[in-house]
Amino acid sequence: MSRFATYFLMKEEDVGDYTKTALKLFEPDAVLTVKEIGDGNLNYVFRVVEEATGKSVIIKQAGESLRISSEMKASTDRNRIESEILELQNQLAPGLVPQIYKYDTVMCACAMEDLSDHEMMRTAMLRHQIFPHFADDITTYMVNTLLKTTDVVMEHKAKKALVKSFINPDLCEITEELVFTEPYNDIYQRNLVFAPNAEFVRRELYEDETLHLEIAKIKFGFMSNAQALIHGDLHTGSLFVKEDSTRAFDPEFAFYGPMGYDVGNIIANLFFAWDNGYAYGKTQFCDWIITTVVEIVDQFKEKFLACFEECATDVMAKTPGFAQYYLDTILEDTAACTGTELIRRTVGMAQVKDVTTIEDAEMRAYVERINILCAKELIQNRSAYGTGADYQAAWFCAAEQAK
Ligand code: SR1
Ligand code: MG
Repeated sequence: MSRFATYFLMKEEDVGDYTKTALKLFEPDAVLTVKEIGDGNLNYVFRVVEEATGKSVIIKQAGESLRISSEMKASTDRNRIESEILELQNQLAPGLVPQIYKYDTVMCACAMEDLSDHEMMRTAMLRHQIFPHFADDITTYMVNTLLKTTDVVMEHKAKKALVKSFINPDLCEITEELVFTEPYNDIYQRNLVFAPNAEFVRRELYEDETLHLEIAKIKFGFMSNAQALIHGDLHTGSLFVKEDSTRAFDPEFAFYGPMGYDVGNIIANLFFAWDNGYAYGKTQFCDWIITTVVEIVDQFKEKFLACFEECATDVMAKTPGFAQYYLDTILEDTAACTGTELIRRTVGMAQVKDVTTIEDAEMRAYVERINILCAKELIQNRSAYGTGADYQAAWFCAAEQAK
């Protein structure tokens, strides 16, 4: 019996044999080199290369406990969810996700396209690199993967079958806690608050009950609105980029939830890149970030309405006025979820290098206050955020207030 017939967590020395004998992606006599390259919070990622031919593949395996903390567990079924979603998204948004070659529900591992000619977007953001096509690519990805998995477009029983197949309780629980609960009360005492802002965080987040009520509403919207098959963790560490290409990967947090969660995550993570650019005096880069945020909101709206017009199948959804109404609810969720992501990455346990690597403590404290003040405005007045220009104005207003 193959030693890969029962699950175990692989090490570099296991993965070559696994790729050849279990997945049959190389000839049995192929000479392979394997390197573990993962730097995410959850999984193990191996790059497998056959030097003789230059052929390479990525093997990603889910462990039973998470990399970020051995005490945190999450179902290894997340690897199946990720693989199946990438296959589906490859049809909905071709060229904007990595290709899945095979996945294995025993070892909870998948083999996917090696995108080593791309770079993780967060790493590129830390070098203040500009990607002129990004707004166009990411809005095409979001409109196609989101709107086309809703009841507006899909046959309703087929959509419900996807809801069932992509039920993702463990990973959703992580989001419900880390994004929608702990940043406001630190109930598990695992928040990471930057010491110079401790008093500010206590006042603005822990003691603001008006804010808590709005977060409770947004949390229950996230848990109850099975609107679209969302990526669920669409930050710049879930994107590979190069000059003329963008690929969204790592959709293991995917489930049927509100579309605005994905759009808001993208916007917030661009603001984190601005934080870093500002701290290091990169004016051109910061200008590009703001322009990109504006373009993302405005292009998302435009492409969404065009796609709705072209693809809607539900007879009542085609009622004049419904498309705009539906979009307005998504924009409201987008503002809310931009806010919740800004807050949770600033004070919660899963932070972002864009902010944590800022060496000047005063500068870091300042940009963290911008994140929190802008977030609160977006959350509390979320129905007023309908254009890219609205986000630009909110960001610079918070930058003034945070001084
Ligand atoms: C315990 S996992 C922490 C975070 O990493 C993932 O990328 C998600 O963003 C999650 O919230
Ligand atoms: Mg991830």
